[in-house]
Amino acid sequence: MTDVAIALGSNLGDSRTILAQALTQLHECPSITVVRTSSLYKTAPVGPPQPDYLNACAILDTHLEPLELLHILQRVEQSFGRVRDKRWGPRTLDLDLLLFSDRILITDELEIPHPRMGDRAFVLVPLAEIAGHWIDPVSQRAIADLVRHVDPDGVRRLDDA
Ligand code: A4P
Ligand code: MG
Repeated sequence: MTDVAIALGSNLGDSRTILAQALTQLHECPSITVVRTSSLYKTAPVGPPQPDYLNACAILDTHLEPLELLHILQRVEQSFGRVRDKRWGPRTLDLDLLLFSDRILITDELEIPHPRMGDRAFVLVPLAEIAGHWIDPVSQRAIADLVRHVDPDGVRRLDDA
């Protein structure tokens, strides 16, 4: 089994329900176990003006190869009516593959670790909650260390929001 970290985001529709149902769908896949999930965070949008997001991260265990897992994540996105139009635009559900054990992979279709992960508080804050000791294989730094270098303003744990 391989440990994988994913990010979940939604800013259209009933985001709280969408994120919960997305995790249920993933857990119901025979090849995937959802091992841990972070709290939900309400986050200010990065990119063009749009509604706030709900973001979270999860750790999965899987036998799948990275591309097979990406395709399952994309199927789950589509089941929530995700339409890909504007880059960084609003979406019912975005599932990004962040880390796949300690693997580094760069192809046209998939880049692991996720290339923008290290700049984004809306990813690193929830990820640090559940995977602070995980070492990013590119920077060789722990997530708990990377999160100290991003501005956490605009990322509020939902219970505190
Ligand atoms: N792709 C390559 N690597 C990966 C990976 N590690 N995980 C490819 C997932 N996909 C990966 O993604 C475009 C293509 O990236 C895919 O076809 C896949 O082959 P997409 O999900 O169709 O498009 P996108 O999400 O609009 O683009 P992108 O660049 O992935 O956007 P981001 O970086 O995900 O940013 N603000 C807040 N507060 N919270 C958010 O969650 N999200 C975004 C989207 C912008 N602003 C945000 C948030
Ligand atoms: Mg995406």
